[in-house]
Amino acid sequence: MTDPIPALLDALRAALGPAGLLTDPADTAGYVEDWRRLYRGRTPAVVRPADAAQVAETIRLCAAAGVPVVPQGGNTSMVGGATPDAGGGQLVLSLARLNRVRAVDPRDLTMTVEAGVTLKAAQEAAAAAGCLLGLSIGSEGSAQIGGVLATNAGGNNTVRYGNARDLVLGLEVVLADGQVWNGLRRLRKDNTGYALRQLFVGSEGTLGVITAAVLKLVRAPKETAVALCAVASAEAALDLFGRFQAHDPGAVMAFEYMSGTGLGFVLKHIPGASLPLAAPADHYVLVELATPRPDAGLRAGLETVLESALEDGLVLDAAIAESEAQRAALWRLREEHSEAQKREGASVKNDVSVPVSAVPGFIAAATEACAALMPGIRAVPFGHLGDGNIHFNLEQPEGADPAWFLAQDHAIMDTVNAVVRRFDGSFSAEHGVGRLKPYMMPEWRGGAELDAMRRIKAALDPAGILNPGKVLP
Ligand code: 2HG
Ligand code: ZN
Repeated sequence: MTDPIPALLDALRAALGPAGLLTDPADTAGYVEDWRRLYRGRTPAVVRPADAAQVAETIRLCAAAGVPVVPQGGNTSMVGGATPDAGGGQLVLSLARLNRVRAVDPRDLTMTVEAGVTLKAAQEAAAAAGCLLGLSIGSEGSAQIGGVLATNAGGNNTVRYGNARDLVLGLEVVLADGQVWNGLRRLRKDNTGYALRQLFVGSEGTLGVITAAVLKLVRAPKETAVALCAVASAEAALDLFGRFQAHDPGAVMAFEYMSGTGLGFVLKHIPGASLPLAAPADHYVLVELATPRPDAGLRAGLETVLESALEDGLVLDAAIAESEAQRAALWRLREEHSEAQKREGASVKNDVSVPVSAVPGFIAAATEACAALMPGIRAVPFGHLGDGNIHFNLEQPEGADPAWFLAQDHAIMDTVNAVVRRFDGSFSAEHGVGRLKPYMMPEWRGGAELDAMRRIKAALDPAGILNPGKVLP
């Protein structure tokens, strides 16, 4: 059989023009390796269509040639979901040139954006219209809407607005045969058969390629209050969360937990980072309150809750942001966790969730289980306590060989997952399955659930050209 790729690349070049195709390895290098550097693949080309019609043409040509495509947005996957394999037979389909904000409507509280718009650019466009796009993730400067939706990203505001899928009213999707489904409806009620858009959200590019979306907005906050608290324990952190929820239901915008170990790595590795508290602690909380109501007295409420929690010994110390710069500095202590952990050495990530009430028990049990597995291993639990999603990351023992540590990733993940199971949790809360975790699917989602997923995949992508090797084992 002749190699279909040279003729395919000629056809793509003719269809998309010279700007639509990168083939020089120097140009494609940034597209074949994931952010965590867990996977380095090979590709004959990165296809860069300019609009949905060109995406459809790309898919038609690839389908006809039987050549698979790996859709890619900002390439910020934590599970290798957007990188090609090492075989050199998969094209990367970059959505980056579909970067137009098509509309922002403050009356309908919706925005229509193309897949390649970064989350940050979408947030800014919403803000310029007096609105808020209620999704915030550490990688928002690079992550693109298409990838954010394809992976059903979560992040810091899930406690308030849900995950990416809760923000989607409509989608435009290119199907595996090159048809374009225009489902860019802006309706709050539309009860007309299967909710197709929810099938594509979270499918990680295995069922179709998202090219644009209609997203829900809310009114922009008028007042925001942020505090970093040293707390007595993870139980105290949970208790504090309950107090904020009880004091002003609906005001909590983010409620993030950090361990002393993780914050210690940030202070050690991130230039300019400093702790605005009298002394380091073993447990911290970052809380953000926000409201679109004018004169809501948010700051006073924050102080009331913190004062009583200080009296009761839940909170040991707290710093309240007095300016936008201070707010950003507090958030930086949280958002630089991934980068700081990377600089400290090799780490194994466990993006897991448990019921919110089970978070403290889970952290204690998982820490114990990992210590029993590997002496000197350093647990770095942090994340979205308000929605039960903890990044139970493990850092290599000090002085250990990083390659030796990473080679044991399955043993480490399986140890954590065994604890997750005891607490009725999930092995992937917000990062998805990608190519790191398909092996976990039979155990966690086997039987009727995985069977139904396989049948959906076979129905929508019978030739298996969309992001092969991801999600399904
Ligand atoms: C976050 O919450 C991201 O910062 C990344 O989901 C978490 O690095 C991680 O494990
Ligand atoms: Zn996270």
